[in-house]
Amino acid sequence: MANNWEEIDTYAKVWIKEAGERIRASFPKTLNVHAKSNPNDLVTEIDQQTEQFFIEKIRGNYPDHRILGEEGFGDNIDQDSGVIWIIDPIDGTMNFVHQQRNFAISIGIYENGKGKIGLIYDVVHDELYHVRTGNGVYLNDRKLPALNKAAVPEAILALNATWVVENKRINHELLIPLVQKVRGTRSYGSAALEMVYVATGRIDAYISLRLAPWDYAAGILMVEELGGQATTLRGDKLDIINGSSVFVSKPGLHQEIMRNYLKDGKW
Ligand code: 2AM
Ligand code: CA
Repeated sequence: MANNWEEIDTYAKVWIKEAGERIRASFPKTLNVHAKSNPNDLVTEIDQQTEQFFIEKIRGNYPDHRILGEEGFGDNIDQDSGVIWIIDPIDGTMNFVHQQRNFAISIGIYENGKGKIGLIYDVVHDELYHVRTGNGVYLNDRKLPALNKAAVPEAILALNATWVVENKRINHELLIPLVQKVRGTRSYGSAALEMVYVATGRIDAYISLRLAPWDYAAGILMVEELGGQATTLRGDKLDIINGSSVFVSKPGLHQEIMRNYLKDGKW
């Protein structure tokens, strides 16, 4: 049976709002925080409960859809056939724990590897960013305009300071000239929000050397829908099953940075 995308879209919006309401209701409670792989990799019971909330809703309504979730309650997925919901229940968990702000729920829905719906919910500001590919990007009820071209000297670049000191993923010296030439740098600590900030034009580009599909599955659909570009730092297509580096940018700026600062990916 063909998928009813209108209906899936309606449900996804209702569920993400309800999940956000539950997260807001959790603020007065004491959090149980655990470190996952290392002391900076945090998870709370709210991350886990939120992912389980979505899984219950999706399984109840769409038993043939599959789920790729950060907290691991979904399916084991190694190929992109069928409908896949890619869920980060809380993107920016460190911010959630330390600040109770600057985090978002991120959901990308793909069919046979093609992006259909993206939702990023800034829970604290009650701002829902939404794309149905081919139908535009909305911030709540407001349609966002297409992105303008940008150039390096006028650009604000979001990136984490980790990548401009010695690290395992990139020769950090490669990024120093770029950091020196842009108008300014920012770091928000939530990849989903950083991509939404590119989509709204609040910043011009975002770089990370290590992200997982649930961090970018929704955001890249919004940036691309508005004429921006999203690739790995080497310029390759992003994979929704395996994570990678990510370079998201306004039109024009992507080519300029690839060519003049990232040596067209040949580093
Ligand atoms: P998270 O909060 O969902 O873990 C912080 O700069 C951004 O990078 C956040 O979006 C964070 O997502 C993500 N991030 C942090 N550690 C990561 C890891 N080990 N792999 C992939 N993404 C990570
Ligand atoms: Ca997360």
